[in-house]
Amino acid sequence: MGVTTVRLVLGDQLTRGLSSLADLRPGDPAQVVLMVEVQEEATYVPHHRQKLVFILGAMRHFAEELRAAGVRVDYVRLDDPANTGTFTGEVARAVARHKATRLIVTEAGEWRVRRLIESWEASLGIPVEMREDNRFIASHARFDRWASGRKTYRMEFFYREMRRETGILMDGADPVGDQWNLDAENRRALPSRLPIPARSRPAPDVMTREVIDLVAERFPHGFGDLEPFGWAVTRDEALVVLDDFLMTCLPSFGDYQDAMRHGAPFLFHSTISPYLNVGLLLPREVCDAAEAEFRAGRAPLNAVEGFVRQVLGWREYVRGMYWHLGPKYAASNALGASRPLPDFYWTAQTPMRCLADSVDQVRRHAYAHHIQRLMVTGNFAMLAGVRPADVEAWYLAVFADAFEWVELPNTHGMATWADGGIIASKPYAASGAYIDRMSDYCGGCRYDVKAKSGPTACPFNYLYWAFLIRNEEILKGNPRMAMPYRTLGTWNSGRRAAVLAEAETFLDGLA
Ligand code: DLZ
Ligand code: SF4
Repeated sequence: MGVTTVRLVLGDQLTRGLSSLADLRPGDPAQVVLMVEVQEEATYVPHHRQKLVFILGAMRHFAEELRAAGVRVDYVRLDDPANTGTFTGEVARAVARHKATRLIVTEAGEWRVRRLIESWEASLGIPVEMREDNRFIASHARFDRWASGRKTYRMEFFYREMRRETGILMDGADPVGDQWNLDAENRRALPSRLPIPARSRPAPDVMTREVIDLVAERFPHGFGDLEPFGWAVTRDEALVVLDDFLMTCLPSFGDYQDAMRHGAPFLFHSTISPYLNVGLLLPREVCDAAEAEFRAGRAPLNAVEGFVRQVLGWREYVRGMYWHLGPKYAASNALGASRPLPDFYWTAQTPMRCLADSVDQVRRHAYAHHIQRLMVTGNFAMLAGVRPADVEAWYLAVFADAFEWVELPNTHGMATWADGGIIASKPYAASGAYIDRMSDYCGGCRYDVKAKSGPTACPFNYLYWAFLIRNEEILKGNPRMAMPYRTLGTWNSGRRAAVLAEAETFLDGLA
């Protein structure tokens, strides 16, 4: 009997050059690519229904593409009556079905699934080869070389090394424009009349329609609108979205990267993170494409550097940190946050217009841009003292691009400071004034962003000061928090108590 090799491709590994497919010979009947749709993955958090359609749709299209290239693909659908519903069950069935003598898989994107894979050699009784995920610019070894022995892990220094090493936006040994980071030029408020470009959003084909029907039937009460569904599910479609971004949005992306406008979910953002995170696009190619726009004089440096910083800097950094810090990272709760996640994160039913708009948009599109995630939904959760695990499960569920390697450092570290400062040197806490400066939300809000207390005051205002008072012992010594604590130092105890009481009353009212 010959050797049959089964190569398992996970739902976020949809790349032809994937390490587990590297030595695959199309046309060889002893080589089987296995892809499985499993209930376990569809339910480990209550995913947005568009996220389910996106991943299963992209998996089915990728399987077709492999078949068209002559690869033998064994594809198990979610509604196959024999489907056991788990990766472990489906791999075991496939090994038996093909009398496999060897399993190859590219490492998973999170500890939970990595541990499953590590258990298979013993349970299946055949060799299991786990290969490194070659779709990141920095390998584990490369990142660990940077991170090991460091006291602080600031993205900026890692980012500079990546720029030097890849040559992206470099003129010889120097950064283009003699500046590494143009973040200060990424914070313009959006002029109210500035038109926002219409976006290219692919229409679902017959195969994706089938998945929409499947998800509608299986998850009738799941979170999130199913339609309109406008995510790309193939590499070709994702490339069209990328081109559209480069041509119509990139030139203004830098200026308005942090801006928000009511009813405008995409603004000048690329919306390609889901495609990068499931492998339809690769980080190096999108950075190169953006740099080419700068070199051709079609996009300014603050836009292109801002984009490259997100992909080559931040994305690689959080991925490196996720694996470097290990599975215990998620357990910390530096600020002792203990409230449950308010219901309006699912219903959008709140008079706070910034939050209602952000959540409503997430429900409609499985998408929010980084400032909505950080400074609206994240900031509120931190100020309100919501349990980190609740916040993280929400972020992991509702965004089309969310996988734990990227979600956890962003939420646990950046947005809620639950890690006590490993990722972010200070909590990104802000009162209503920040949201007012960066958006048009406050004008139409029932609350008054200028009022600090009283029934019409913007809740972000008293929640912000109550947050600083509650966490004074932990945060006061942080040099980046010196300014607000100087202000707080001028408050008498009566004023402090009043703010704490107002915040408590508001938060108790949410439960
Ligand atoms: C997120 C997801 C979902 C919803 N469904 C599947 C699936 O049915 N089959 C699959 O292979 N992958 C799926 N995924 C992606 C996996 O959850 C992802 O590969 C792991 O989270 C990475 O560790
Ligand atoms: Fe949000 Fe406060 Fe502005 Fe209302 S007033 S939109 S709650 S920041």
